[in-house]
Order: sequence, then structure tokens, then C-alpha cells
Amino acid sequence: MSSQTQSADATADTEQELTDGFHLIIDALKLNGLTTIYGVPGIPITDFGRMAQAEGLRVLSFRHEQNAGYAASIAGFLTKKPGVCLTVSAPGFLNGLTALAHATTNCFPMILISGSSEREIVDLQQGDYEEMDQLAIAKPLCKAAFRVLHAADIGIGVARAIRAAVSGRPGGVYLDLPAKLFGQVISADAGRKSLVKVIDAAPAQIPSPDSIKRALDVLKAAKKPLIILGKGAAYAQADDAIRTLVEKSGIPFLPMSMAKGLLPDTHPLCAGAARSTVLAQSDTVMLIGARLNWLLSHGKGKTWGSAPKKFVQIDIEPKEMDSNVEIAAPVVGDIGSCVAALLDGMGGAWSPASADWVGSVKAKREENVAKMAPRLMNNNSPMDYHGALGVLRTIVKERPDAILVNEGANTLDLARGVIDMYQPRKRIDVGTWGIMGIGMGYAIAAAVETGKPVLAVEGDSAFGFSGMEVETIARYKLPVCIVIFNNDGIYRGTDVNKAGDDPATTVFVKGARYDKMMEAFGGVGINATSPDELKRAVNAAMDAGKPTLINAVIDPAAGSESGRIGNLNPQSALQKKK
Ligand SMILES: Cc1ncc(C[n+]2csc(CCOP(=O)(O)OP(=O)(O)O)c2C)c(N)n1
Ligand SMILES: [Mg+2]
Repeated sequence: MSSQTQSADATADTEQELTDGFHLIIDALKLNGLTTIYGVPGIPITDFGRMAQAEGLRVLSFRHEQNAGYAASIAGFLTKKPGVCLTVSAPGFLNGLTALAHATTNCFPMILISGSSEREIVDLQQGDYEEMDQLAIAKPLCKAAFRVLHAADIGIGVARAIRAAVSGRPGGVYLDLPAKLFGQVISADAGRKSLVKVIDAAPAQIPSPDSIKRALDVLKAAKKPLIILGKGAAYAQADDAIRTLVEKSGIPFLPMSMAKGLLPDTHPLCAGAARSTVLAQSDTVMLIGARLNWLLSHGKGKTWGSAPKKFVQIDIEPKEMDSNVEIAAPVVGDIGSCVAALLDGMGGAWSPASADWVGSVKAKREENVAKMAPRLMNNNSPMDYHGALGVLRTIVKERPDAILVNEGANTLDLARGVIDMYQPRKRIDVGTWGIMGIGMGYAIAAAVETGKPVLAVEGDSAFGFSGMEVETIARYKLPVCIVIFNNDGIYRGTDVNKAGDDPATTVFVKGARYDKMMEAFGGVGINATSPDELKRAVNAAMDAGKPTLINAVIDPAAGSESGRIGNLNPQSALQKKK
């Protein structure tokens, strides 16, 4: 065969080699290292899920899209890569949307990919199967929203979604893929060329030298400085630099909930157990990846005491500055770069925070820890929160690389205070919105993304929001141990309806046995009525790494209304006057 005929044959072969929307989406995700998908199948994405699995992606099928969405959101937090959630059109999309909004609010990178109905029919509102203008609905709830209409644009569409999700302040991105796109066919060669590998998806954002100098000047003048670490600091994965900054400056630090463990809660400079003292008494506060929102009482009012404060704030988002109070030294950039620049600027001769101040914080903290200690050792049955949490506290201490998922009201607030964390990004919880329902989605993604054992400490109400995913946990045989703090209700199980036969609005079936739910799917279910029983059951579960659900029986009268945030409940001016 002449070389001319050979090349003519090759051309013919290339011309025949085709690809389609299904495969281009898979190839685009793979090319960018996005190899895990959390979702629920159905028209028009069922075959896509199958093909993705066949092509080596991990495709985890959930029982409800909201839980798949929460899984994707926390995958984003844990890995700094966008977590991917896949849903069907209208109802599936809407179920996933809460999680996308949650990701955006919490600054977690996530991409919600939803199949959608035929554009021509949707736009004329002619009543298509699952008709909805999804792109328009998603837009106000996420950081960016894109739609791809042509197979040749899939590469660019996926690239834009990835960059939008992780660059700057991370957040949720919506990617709309109409049903017709999946079946579109183009030449494989054109398809390959259309793919885009995102280079440097989250470029470093270097703070200005002036802002660093200003921040160091403010810190130098401080008499009672405090560092507050937010989940942005945990996300940044600049763990060593942050630790060095705290230790070199000698400044006490207060970790927000998901920043616990960035430095161990037992670190000599940790002010976690002296929170109210340090917020009220400090004169200078450096926020690292923490926002002055409701969780920090907006930086003002009684919590912050009467002493005037100066704030230094490190955040990647310039608009965050002055959101609630004046920021004396705004430092805008990515946390790793900002902390490195501060360390550089501090040089070798930085004088650490005053021994008086550090000593008084330490004394307060030791006093509070000592006060709590006896309550954590009680072996009451039924259990109270402290007895049960005392056990879990020891278990986490002995297994510092386990991931703790936590939601509820009392179950959340008390666990956050009692359970010390020792390693970064090991505590994941309700986040900025105090949202119930993250539990099982988070537990699944934590196990899948990190391969570490997971301990999910759940209020009985909180668990109910995602409870059906115990089947998912059992199906994928994940090393997840769920402990349900079962106090028969929301906040308490003792409320009584004063009019009529219906139960009170905050109570559930008394003595419910949630452990049977896990047994129904072949996992291990245990009913624990004392701290000793709880300890045995959790240790066995963590050793075995098998799906386990422990129903921890808590005294229904033990909790308080809304946990630690009862003050946020509105009061009628009329009732107050009485
Ligand atoms: C999505 C959502 N719906 C409702 C709420 C209101 N809420 C806050 S805590 C809570 C449940 C508290 O009960 P439980 O989880 O049993 O914890 P406990 O205080 O009893 O330990 C609810 C429903 C919420 N935070 N998020
Ligand atoms: Mg409860």
C-alpha cells in the first residue's frame, strides 16, 4: 500500500471516529480531576451516570438530591476541588438547589449539574416533562450559572464552572445541561480539541505590602490581641503557616466551629474554653477566614464588651471588609499568601503577646474546663448530654484522624464545646446557616473523599432530615458510625400540646429505636442507654469500620430551647409588656 493510500485510510478512520455529549462531559470532568459524582439518577441523566461509572468515575447514588448536594458541598471543602452533584430536571434540580445555596453561603466550591428539558418547549411554556427555567432560578442562589447548548462547548462550559467555583471566594456553580446535549454527536477529534484543562484554577492572590504593614502595626500596638480562625482558614490548607503565625505571635486563638483542630483545642494558646472572656476583653482581633456575621454577634454589642476594638481581617473577598464594623487593617488575598506575608513582615524579632494577657486567658480556660470535667464523667441512665459527650470526647481524643460530623441544637452546641479536635478539617457541621440535614450527606462524602472513619453525632430531629441515606451508607459499606442523641424531640421531648390530642410541635414518638433503621439495611444497630454502653458500641463500630447506627437514649428533659441560641427566638412586644 502506498503511503498516500495509507494516509487516505487514516483520514477516513478519523472521520468515522465520533463522540457525543455524554462522553465529552465525562472526558471534561476527568481531564480536570473531578472523578467523583454525588447524585440521583433519572431522565435525562440515567445513562450518563452509567457511562461515567463505566469510564471509571465514582458515581454515588443517593436517595434524595439534597443529601447528594450536601455531600458534594463538603467534598469541595475537604479537597479544595469542586464537589459535583448530578440531578434530573425540575424537582431533582430544586432538591439539589438548597445544597448549592448552602455551598455558596459557606464558601465551599461545588458544581450542581442538572439535566433540563427541551429549551424550545420550556421557553414557550408548553408544558414539557419536568419543565422549568432552571438557569434563571439557580442564578440568584449561586456564584455563577452556565448552560451548554452545543457538544463542542462542553469543554469550555465545564472549565468555566470549575474556575468560577474555586477561584476567589469559593462557592456554588450551576451547570445546566439540556437533554438534547447528551446525545449530540461530533467528531472525536474535534471533541478532544474542545476540551479545556483549567490551569491554576485558584491563582494565589497576594496581599498588598501596605496592607501587611498596616496589619502588623495594629498588632504591634495591641495589649490584648486575639486571633479568630474561621472555616476559610481551614479550607485554605495553610495549616503549618497558620500554626507558625499563632505561635510566633503568641496570640491566643479562638477557632470557629469548623476551624477547630487547625491547631489542637488543647494547644496552650487555644481560647476556645474562654470564649466570652476573650471576646469581651480583647482590644485587637485578627480574623483569619472568619466573617463578622451572626455567629460572632456582628462584631458588636454585649458579647464584645465595652472596650474599644480594632479589627484586622484577612479575607479573599474585598467586599467582606467593613461588613459590620470598621476594619482597621483589611488584608485582602488568599489566606496562605496573607499569612506567609505577615510572617515575613514579622521578621525574627517579634515580641509575643503580653504574658499577663495570655496568662489570664489560660487561667479562665482552665477554670472553665475544670468546672465542666465532673459533668462529663457521670454515668447516668438515661444519659444527659454531658455524660454521653464525655465518652465521645475521649473516643475522638484516641482517634484524632476520624472525621466528626455534627448537627442538632443541644447536640450541636454542646458537642462543639465538649469534643476537642486535634487535626485540621476533622469537624464538619451545620455551617453558616445552622442548617439541619447535612448529616448523612457529609458523612458519606467525608468517608469517600478521605478514606477516614466517620463519627456522626446527630440530634434525633437533625438526623431525620437525611435519615434515609443510612441505606446509602450500608450499600456502599462506608466506615460511618452514626450516634443519635435521642431525646424524643426537637430541643426536648417533654413539650405538651395544651389544646387537643395532637402531640406538641416539638416532640416525636417516644422511645423510638433508630438503630432498627440501620439493621433494616444489613448494618449494625445498637441501643445504648448509658455512657458505658455508648462507649463500648462506638469503639466497636470505629474498630470494625462497618456501617453502624447507635440509638443513644438521652433524658427527654435534658436539653434547652434552641440549644445555645434561644435568644434569637422572636418575642412578642405584647407579651413582654405583661
Ligand atoms: C433546614 C432546617 N430546618 C429547621 C431548622 C430548625 N432547627 C434548628 S435545630 C433543630 C432540631 C433540633 O433538635 P435535635 O436535632 O433533636 O437536637 P436536640 O436539641 O434535641 O439535641 C431544628 C428543627 C434548621 N436549623 N434547619
Ligand atoms: Mg432531639
